[in-house]
Amino acid sequence: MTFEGRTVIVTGAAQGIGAAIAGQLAAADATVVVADTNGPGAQAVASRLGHGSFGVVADVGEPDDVAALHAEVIAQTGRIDALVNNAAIVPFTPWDEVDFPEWRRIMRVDLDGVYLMCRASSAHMRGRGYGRIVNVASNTFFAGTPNMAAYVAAKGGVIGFTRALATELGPYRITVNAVSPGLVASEGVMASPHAEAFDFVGGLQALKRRGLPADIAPAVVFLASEEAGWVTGTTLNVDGGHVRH
Ligand code: NAD
Ligand code: 4PL
Repeated sequence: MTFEGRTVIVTGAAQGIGAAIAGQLAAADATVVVADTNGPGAQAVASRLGHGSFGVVADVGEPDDVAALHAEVIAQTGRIDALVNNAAIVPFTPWDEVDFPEWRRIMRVDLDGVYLMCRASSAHMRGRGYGRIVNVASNTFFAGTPNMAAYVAAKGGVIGFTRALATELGPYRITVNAVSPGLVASEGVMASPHAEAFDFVGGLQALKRRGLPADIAPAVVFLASEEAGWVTGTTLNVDGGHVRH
């Protein structure tokens, strides 16, 4: 499996699961576009990757940023082979404390951002008759995890959108799939109340150790590869056997 000569955009790749995905794609010789609101973090990750990888500051929920990101990728590499929608806000708030502006803030990034990025990247992929889109969802959609209701709803939206977009883009030989991670020790999780859930969640997992960002990346890399060309519209759960669906 090689990504030599291929350009892959990974959103939210300045840290956590996105940085692990970027690292494993670059290890397979991809040129990775590290897109993140955290510009210095994106540059730092990209500088370690090689193969002409570079960082771009972009908010995936902002249409102008998404347009500028795509213009820069086309200007620098002339192609978009795969898109990994990994950027998200991961809140921890009881559902009745989420007011409407907070609900919208989460939806804007976690669901609208996926729509905007898919729309822009697929326009280039359609012209070439090749493309791979991998959306990072969450096993919280299957588990109904508390304190994340807007997030769980957004991730359910991502899984639904993945199925519909697979149908719409199949005629252009573009595949659209999702990966649904369970709890893993990303920088974001470790700096939040989610970090206190490892013992409880570990007890539910078939595999008892703590999940890491590097445990999620291989599933994403597979679905982003040329070899995964007969897989589309599906959601691959990667969570140490926490939920079984
Ligand atoms: P993280 O918080 O460690 O990193 C998220 C990255 O996304 C950060 O670099 C942040 O700057 C960036 N980002 C946030 N908003 C953005 C925006 N609007 N535009 C561009 N970049 C933005 O997160 P993580 O834990 O690595 O999660 C990555 C993905 O995995 C998310 O989609 C998350 O929902 C999903 N996920 C995480 C877990 C987990 O336990 N860590 C479990 C299931 C799913
Ligand atoms: C099981 O997606 O899947 C906490 C935080 N616990 O973001 C997640 C579980 C979190 C998860 C997630």
